[in-house]
Amino acid sequence: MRYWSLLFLVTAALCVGSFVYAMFDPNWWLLHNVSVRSPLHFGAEIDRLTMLVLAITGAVFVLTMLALSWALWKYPASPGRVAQYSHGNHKLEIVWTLIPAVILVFLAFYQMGSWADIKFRSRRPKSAPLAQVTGRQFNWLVRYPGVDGKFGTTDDLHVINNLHIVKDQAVLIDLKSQDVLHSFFLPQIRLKQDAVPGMTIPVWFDVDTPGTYELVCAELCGWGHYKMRGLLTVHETQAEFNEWMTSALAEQNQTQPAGATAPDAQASDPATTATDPASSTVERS
Ligand SMILES: [Cu+2]
Repeated sequence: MRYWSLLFLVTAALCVGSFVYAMFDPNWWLLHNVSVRSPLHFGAEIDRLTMLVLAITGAVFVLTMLALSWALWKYPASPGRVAQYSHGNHKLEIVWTLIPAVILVFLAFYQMGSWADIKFRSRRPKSAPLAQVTGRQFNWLVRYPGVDGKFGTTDDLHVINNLHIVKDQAVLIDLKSQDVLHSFFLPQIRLKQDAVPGMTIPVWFDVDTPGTYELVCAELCGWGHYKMRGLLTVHETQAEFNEWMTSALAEQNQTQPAGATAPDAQASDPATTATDPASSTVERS
């Protein structure tokens, strides 16, 4: 029954073929990357590393499947043939341990610079945080410091599931969690960071194309995890951003009784003054 080997070969060929096809069909491949041309362009860096790992694992997959199919073809079951049991081959074991170890060590060192740029706190932008983003079951609370530049004062702007930034600017945000682990995920910027209760984690990124992108939670955080979908709006200019900020503040103040203080994101629910934009359409191109 040596023809079984062909089944393995054809299946592997279909897998490789679908991968190659996917790279030329945007509907099959990664979402369009919008952190490519800005000064930080971490998105491009992550895609480059992903492709490198994919190339290495893909080459290993092809070689392994060729060897497997060859062995199945060459040594089929036949009457009178007895299997030989071996207790291992030290040379072979050393080789197949050393090769993956060398590849892993290479990848560990090769990506260190990118990891440092994206995650080391010493590399974060020197500017003040643009906003605080707090994950909680089950939405993202976003707080802007308002004109005084300070969080926790009465002029803060509170919005839900709605983060606004300006294109080509290195944005710094303070990421928090109010209850359990969440994960702040911007797929089109290739950014993912856990939000951990009790910690304030700085996150920085930039976007080169104005538009509206998805902000989702990538950590199964409870029954309503699927509802943690927000929008990242990237404005073309600072003036456009300021215009949005002014109108959002006006809308917030309109719904507050005279003399009321801004609600604290940690203690109460600012959802009453904010609209959830996640139901609108998201640009995916
Ligand atoms: Cu979540």
